[in-house]
Amino acid sequence: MKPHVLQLNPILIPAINERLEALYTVHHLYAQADKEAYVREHGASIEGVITGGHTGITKALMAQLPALKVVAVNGVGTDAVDLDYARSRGLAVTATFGALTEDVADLAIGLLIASCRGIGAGDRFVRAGNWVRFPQPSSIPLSRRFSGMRVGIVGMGRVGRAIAVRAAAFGCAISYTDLRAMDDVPHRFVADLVALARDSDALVLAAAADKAEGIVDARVLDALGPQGFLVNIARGRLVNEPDLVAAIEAGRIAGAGLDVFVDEPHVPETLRNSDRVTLQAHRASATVETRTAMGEMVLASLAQGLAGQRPEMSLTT
Ligand code: 8YV
Repeated sequence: MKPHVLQLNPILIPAINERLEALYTVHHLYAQADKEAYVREHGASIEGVITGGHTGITKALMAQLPALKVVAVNGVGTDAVDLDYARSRGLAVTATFGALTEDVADLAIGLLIASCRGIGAGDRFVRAGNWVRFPQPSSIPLSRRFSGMRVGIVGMGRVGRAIAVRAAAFGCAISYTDLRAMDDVPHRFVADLVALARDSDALVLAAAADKAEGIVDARVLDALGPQGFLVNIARGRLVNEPDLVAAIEAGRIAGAGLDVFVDEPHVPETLRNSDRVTLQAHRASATVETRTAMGEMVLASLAQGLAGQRPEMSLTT
């Protein structure tokens, strides 16, 4: 009999789905109208869970799955999983470490260039036919150069480091903050986030959200200042979103490039209406290449966990 796996989020790579369906009885919870009833009916048989980084899994849901052995997160963020509870039950919680680093770093740089060069606003200007109506060069304000910017990176893990490599290639001076200075990072460590923001033209968030909720607040944004840009490809809740909305509204920062939000898929209206903000719909890892590599890791973690082995990518066992 095939092991039963509960899938909380869809996987968008058909070849990965084919292999999942061949190996397991896959329960697509995300497609069920009455999810609670579905879990009541099938929960006892579930041995594995697949979820997304942003979705995670609640303690309450894990508690309804008595046969659970492994939670395979199709992402690197495990902030939406109660890891202490998983540890207390001996459950393996795995993530796709290393699979999405390059694409997330690429999008961070893309969002920063898009924000400071006004790529989204320029695109909308041309599309709306405004270039023909307002052909004079002064119709669009001059933008801000990215090359050579002082870039402050918040969180020097895999993604933060990959962003640093890219920014360095653009001649950017890089500083960073994290829980501690890192011996193997050749950039300037600044312990205090407000000080880092004050010394940066752009602040790029690449930190885990577990212990860093709301760290980017009005104080940090004011330190970044009216010439400064914020980029977030990590988690929305690293930022105090009402403070960010107020700072954008009042021009207290120059702009922002945002892939993640506090209450996805809801994005505050001010951010949606501002030409100084470039938006994405949590897409940093959404390439065929990365999602294929992530899917392979999910398959490997499930296979190991369901065979009673410690999954290589386990954080909890
Ligand atoms: C993914 C993420 O969009 O890695 C993470 O933690 O949030 C994203 O890369 C998500 O996990 C896809 O399911």
